[in-house]
Amino acid sequence: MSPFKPLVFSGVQPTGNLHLGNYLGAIRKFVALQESHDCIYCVVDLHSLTATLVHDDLADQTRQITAAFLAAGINPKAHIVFNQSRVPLHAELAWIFNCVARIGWMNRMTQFKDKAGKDRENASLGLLAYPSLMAADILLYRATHVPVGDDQKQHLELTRDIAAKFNNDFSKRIRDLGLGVEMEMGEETVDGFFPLTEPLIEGPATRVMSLRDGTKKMSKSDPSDLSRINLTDDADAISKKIRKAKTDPEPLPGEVEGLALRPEAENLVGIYAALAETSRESVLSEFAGAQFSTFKPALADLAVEKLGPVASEMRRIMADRRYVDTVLKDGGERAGAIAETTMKSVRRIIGLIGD
Ligand code: AQP
Repeated sequence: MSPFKPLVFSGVQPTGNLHLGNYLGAIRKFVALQESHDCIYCVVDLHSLTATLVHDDLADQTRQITAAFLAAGINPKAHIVFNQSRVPLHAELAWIFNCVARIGWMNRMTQFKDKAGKDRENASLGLLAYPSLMAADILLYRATHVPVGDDQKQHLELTRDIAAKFNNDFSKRIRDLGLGVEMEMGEETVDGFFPLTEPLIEGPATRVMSLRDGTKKMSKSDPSDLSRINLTDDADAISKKIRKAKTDPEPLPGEVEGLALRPEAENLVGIYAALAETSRESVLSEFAGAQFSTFKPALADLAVEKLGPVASEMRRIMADRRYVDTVLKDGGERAGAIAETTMKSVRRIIGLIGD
């Protein structure tokens, strides 16, 4: 049991159209966690600059992701919804974490390797330091739990490494200032300032794959629109994309083991299970022996039924730009107050003179 007050934090980058992977892997879980936890959900606009500095439509995309949060069912009054850049303390803590984290840790990040590609020397310094900013996003609120897709697992491990190193390097000052919380670290009990945050990566759709290639993650930046279902797609587009999804010629097996080495089949079964809020086993018991010509229309109907209301609610909310901006401003003020309390302590621990 963490000695810290349970708090959920997660973020989504405004880097393009939200897709089914973002929805099933992250946003839908954000909604469910509101019942049991205090939650802070952030549109991480500063992160979106790491890949492309100039976005013609950054502000629109930030509003669109906010609208998706609200349309999916996040309550911005009971919880907090805001955009990251509105609380500049994220950048201040990220700088401190840049000085805690080691370059070797960053160089090992698979997302950096994938996104930087072969021309690493030409990648932005921000892309390399991305996980430090992500650690700052989470630890600025001393969040204990972070719902994410499977692709973020390594970044969450790095967040724990940064928290542990900070706690360790400053343990005496944290204790002397009385700012620590007793935590178990191996055999020892130490006074730590930051929690060792737990990732929440569960369910049948923690890594939704591309509809065109079952070995690649469904992604906003895939050049092929047929590779993903966007949250804003209408019923015709959803049905067409599922109809055209790559599959193999075999019928569906009766057992999950039968999906091994069939990445496209495994992906579509996982998507069905997540949308129907059931297990892959139960989907296969219903569709055992079925051809894709039977399974795909059933999946398309289910996707339209589940995503249609979210898309229309998103459109309704997007039409009221003032409301969206008010949500972000109000959330930013409440997030900023929590962040300032953390940063005052961090500055004292480090020895930076402030108020
Ligand atoms: N394919 C996916 N399956 C399950 N979860 C996913 N997530 C992203 N893709 C999938 C989860 O969605 C949340 C928000 O992701 P993000 O926008 O912050 O960053 P990302 O992982 O870089 O998303 P994309 O769509 O792949 O964007 P690009 O193309 O810009 O790289 C996270 O919790 C993520 O795990």
